[in-house]
Amino acid sequence: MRIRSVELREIHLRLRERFEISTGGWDERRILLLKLQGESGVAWSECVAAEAPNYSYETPETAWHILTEYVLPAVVGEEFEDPEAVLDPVSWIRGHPMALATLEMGAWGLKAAEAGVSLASLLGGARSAVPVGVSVGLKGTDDDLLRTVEERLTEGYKKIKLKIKPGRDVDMVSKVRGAFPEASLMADANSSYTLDDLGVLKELDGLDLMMVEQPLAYDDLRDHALLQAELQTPICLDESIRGPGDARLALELGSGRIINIKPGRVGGFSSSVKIHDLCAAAEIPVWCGGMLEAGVGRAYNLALASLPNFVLPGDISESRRYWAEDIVDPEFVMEDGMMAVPDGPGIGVRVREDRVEELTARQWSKSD
Ligand code: OSB
Ligand code: MG
Repeated sequence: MRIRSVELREIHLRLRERFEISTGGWDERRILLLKLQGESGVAWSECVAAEAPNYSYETPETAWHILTEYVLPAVVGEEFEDPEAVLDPVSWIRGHPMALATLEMGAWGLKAAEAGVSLASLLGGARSAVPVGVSVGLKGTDDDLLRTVEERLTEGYKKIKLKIKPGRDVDMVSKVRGAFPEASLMADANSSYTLDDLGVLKELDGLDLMMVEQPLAYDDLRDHALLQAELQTPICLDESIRGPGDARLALELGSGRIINIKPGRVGGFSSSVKIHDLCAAAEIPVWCGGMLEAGVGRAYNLALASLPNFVLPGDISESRRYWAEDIVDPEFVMEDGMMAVPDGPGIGVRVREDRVEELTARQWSKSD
């Protein structure tokens, strides 16, 4: 495959409702979209960097800088054996996985488009639909949270993830558990506790949660291992798994029993598949996380989630849970808690280029 030209855009897209986690919140997304033009096909991809460095150090600003200054100029006009090789010219770059993943995933999308096959089948996906869940942000009041959870359960989501933080944890989660005794519930702390909070974390342990996600520091594996030994509830690692190396170490240390794979966080699909395979061999289930993606990113997440060891429902919700109007056609919908994996060629959904044009705040391009 050869990349003839690249186009990077930043679009601004308002969330239907504010989304809040322990380290900050979102009312609007600033999303970078990349369009790769190959010899015989086109592919769009999406950068998942958050607006502020409250999830990782990357932001749309750092990703724009890394992509336009270093990554994209190094690949325009070049020929690549396979999608994995597209990052070879920039293997000297340290960090910045979300910026790099934007190109790497786009290369997978382009290969699928040019071969006339679906991204899921190119990856080795095993299912035509996957179970999905929803991540519910912190709310101002418990009543508001209970209302939202009820609505999401009625819609059919197979897993409800509650965002927690110190002071909004045991009482709040107990109320939700009390109101919905049978619901598949989990909690995500986004690194807001330390081992000094063992008492609180042990109380959460009694609430029949499927898992507790990333309770401790974003760069820690050791304390998570100590904590896991104290809890019945499986720990799910998110922030602290930056690639296959971290996954291997986490499995060795026993830092958790479940891994949330977000392809942007780990530098792309090649790395995601390696983590998937490592976990499958160790009988550690994985699921696909989300970063409040628009429709392009969601298409990639669904393709990844069709791999066999993605056995738990992902944070892959319907378009309307995020946006008044998505940027792809058709929008993503759910039926009985399942979402169909696009099976058309490439990413399997059409990018609404007219709408993207209207939403564009800045644009950069280069051709050979
Ligand atoms: O920790 O999983 C997280 C969104 C932004 C940053 C971090 C996280 C999240 C989510 C949202 O939980 C999942 C989604 O995209 O629906
Ligand atoms: Mg998380």
